[in-house]
Amino acid sequence: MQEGEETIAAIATPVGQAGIGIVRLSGPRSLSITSKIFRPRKGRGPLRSHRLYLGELVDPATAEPLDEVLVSYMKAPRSYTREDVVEINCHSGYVLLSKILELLLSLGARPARPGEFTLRAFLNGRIDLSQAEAVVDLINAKSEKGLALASQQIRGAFRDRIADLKAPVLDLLARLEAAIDYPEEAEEILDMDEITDIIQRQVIAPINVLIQEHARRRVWVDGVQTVIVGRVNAGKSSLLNRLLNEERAIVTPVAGTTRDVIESTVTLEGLPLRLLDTAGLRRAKDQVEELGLELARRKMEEADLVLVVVDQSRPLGPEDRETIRRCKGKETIVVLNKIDLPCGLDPAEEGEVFGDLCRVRISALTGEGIPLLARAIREQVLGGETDLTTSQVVPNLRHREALGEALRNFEGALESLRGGRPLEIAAFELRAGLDALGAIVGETTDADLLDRIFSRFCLGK
Ligand SMILES: Nc1nc2c(ncn2[C@@H]2O[C@H](COP(=O)(O)OP(=O)(O)OP(=O)(O)O)[C@@H](O)[C@H]2O)c(=O)[nH]1
Ligand SMILES: [Mg+2]
Repeated sequence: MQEGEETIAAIATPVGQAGIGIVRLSGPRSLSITSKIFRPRKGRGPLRSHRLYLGELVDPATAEPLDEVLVSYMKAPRSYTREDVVEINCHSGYVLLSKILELLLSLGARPARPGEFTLRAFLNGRIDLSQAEAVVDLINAKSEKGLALASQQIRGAFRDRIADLKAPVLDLLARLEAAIDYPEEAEEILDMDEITDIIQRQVIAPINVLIQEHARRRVWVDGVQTVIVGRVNAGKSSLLNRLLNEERAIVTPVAGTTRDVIESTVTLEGLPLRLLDTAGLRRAKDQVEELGLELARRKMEEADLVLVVVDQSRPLGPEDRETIRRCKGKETIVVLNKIDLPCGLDPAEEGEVFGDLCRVRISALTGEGIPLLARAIREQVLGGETDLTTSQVVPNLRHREALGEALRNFEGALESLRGGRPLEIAAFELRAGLDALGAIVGETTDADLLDRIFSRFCLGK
């Protein structure tokens, strides 16, 4: 493969001042390029694989030493990409790292694209596509649980599950094809009840379980999108700050303080939340506020969870009622705020407006009730389920779509068989289902898809 023959290089650590930085090379010329600028302190001759060498980097043009570094060489195929890989550990700092990268490029390496090291690992068959995707998840993980899931996926948990799903289908397909080739013996080869039972129990049911597990991904890997809404001055920004334990948003007694959406991430009771504070609801006074309100409404529609903040020291207003109406069909918690002040709500009205929505009483000012709110959020999101650590794989959206496609084909095959249609049809549908499953681990994928997946990576990975 042409592309694989090029040697690529990139700065693999975040740019900024830090103790160490790493520049990484992959490809057949990694070692020869490195030898042109690296002088090991001890020993001569070529570097040995999987050893760490202390020495100096020297600019060949000026013979000036650049930095004292540690160099490691991982000979193909025992490396991240299955190609020859060299990692140069140097001091960090943008100028130094760029200078080293520049030298490597001038000696014949080419700059790596984002995710290209991992792409090569995939193209060279070291990892499957679900493992490559998990690398991004690992880097971006928002909770310990998300980290554990990503790490299981990197180790191949998803690939194994897909293999388990494919095995019975491959077996059935072989039998169907035998029956197609030898129609007179078809009855003997195929027991219809047994076959439909296998498809139902060993293929369709487990796929359905995986699809359901996709919903949990949003919780553990992406974080729960939690939107704080309510009337102006209800204390939304105060609640955000309280949950974050920092003064993230401006709080003032002026109604309409927040005009834009303010986003932050926090972990509450082990649950990763993406908190969004929004502009307070009222009749907009100018265009900026109108846009802010529009944005707030949109975020509310996309939310996994809505926290409606109500100032319980005042009677309910039309804005409170409207907010509640908009929450219909959404996971909602009513946060009755300012309980440090006397209650101004009419109990009958309260019951009528909030119905059976979960209500939590807090004071964003004093912090009272915040632990109760945290627990209510966890319960609302996890719906009573407490142990979610059993699942090893949690499909992402791309996997979810492929699983749906596989499911449709397998269900189609089941119907064809039950309806006594020609066996060729069921065989065709089973094969299409297998292809859809194969796409998850990258057995059947096109260049566009790979581009989309790997463009999410950072440079040097
Ligand atoms: N007594 C009391 N005052 C509070 C409480 N929470 C917020 N406040 C006060 O209420 C006022 C408005 O608070 P914010 O947090 O800015 O309210 P908001 O909902 O973000 O307001 P907008 O952004 O204007 O929509 C401020 O003066 C806060 O100090 C509370 O629990 N008790
Ligand atoms: Mg605010």
